[in-house]
Amino acid sequence: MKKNLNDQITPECLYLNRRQFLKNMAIFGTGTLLAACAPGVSPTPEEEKIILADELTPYESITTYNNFYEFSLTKELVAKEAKDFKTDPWQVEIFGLVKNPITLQMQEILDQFPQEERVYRLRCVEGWSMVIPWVGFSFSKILDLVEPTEEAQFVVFESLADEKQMPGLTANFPWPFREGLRIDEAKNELATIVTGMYGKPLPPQDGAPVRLVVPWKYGFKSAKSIIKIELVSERPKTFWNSIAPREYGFYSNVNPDVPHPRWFQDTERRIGELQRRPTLLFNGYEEDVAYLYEGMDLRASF
Ligand SMILES: Nc1nc2c(c(=O)[nH]1)N[C@H]1C(S)=C(S)[C@@H](COP(=O)(O)O)O[C@H]1N2
Ligand SMILES: [Mo]
Repeated sequence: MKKNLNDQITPECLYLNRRQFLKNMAIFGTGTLLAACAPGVSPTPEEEKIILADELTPYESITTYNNFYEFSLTKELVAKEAKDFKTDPWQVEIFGLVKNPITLQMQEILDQFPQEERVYRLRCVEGWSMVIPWVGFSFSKILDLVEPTEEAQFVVFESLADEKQMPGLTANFPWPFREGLRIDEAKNELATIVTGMYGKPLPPQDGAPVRLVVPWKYGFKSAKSIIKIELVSERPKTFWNSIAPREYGFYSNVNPDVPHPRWFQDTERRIGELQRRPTLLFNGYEEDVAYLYEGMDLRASF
């Protein structure tokens, strides 16, 4: 598996003490951290406190603390409720404003697109975050295959809604779970189709067998257990935006300057850490995605 080295650490030069440094070397491989830091920078003890390293969140935490409302509204119960989720056979239909609509079997998704490891931060709008080593590939590879027409302006991702398997569907929400991206956002290399985690197939609670991951947006944009992908011309109705439009914008880019009525957005609790850490604009992926929002008022279009 190819490692996507650029995205594994925060953009600013990280200061790591020797122990952390060696620990991170094991995760990220040699060269990465050195390349990210200007030569000769010797951080002061003060910087040591404020610049924090991103360490991988343990597999155990990623698989026992989940938001997946189709199974349960209680994060700690999702894994149990999803234990017997049937993900084979599975197919994903890609249709709408495309030249080549196609239905891909899960095995074809695994065979036709080279899978690589991608370590990204995941920031939930509720104010917690993780660092997750996903396995997957850029969604743009699927767009290349289906060739959107010129009218295609947005992409809609739809999750499975199967009452027989998903007890959470009895909750009164506008099922199925649907999320959307503008087409240029969807083409960004960081918009990832995920099939695995920690080098293994995705467990049900994390969105098996195939999900989206949009690391610069709040976690709810990253739809799990996807069965349909539709290219459309108009901005689609999306799950959380239609439930509470004042709380959840269509864009939902991670932004410490746009407050939420119920949660702090300028800091976050990294699962496994005691102190809160600052939340970064676009979740730290500003260099990769800021061009998408040039000239936009990010407070108005939140
Ligand atoms: N279909 C579906 N996708 C979903 C959700 C959901 O409830 N249903 N929750 C979202 C939210 S709020 C978050 S934070 C992430 C959590 O992903 P994880 O459990 O793999 O960490 O999944 C997102 N995708
Ligand atoms: Mo979330």
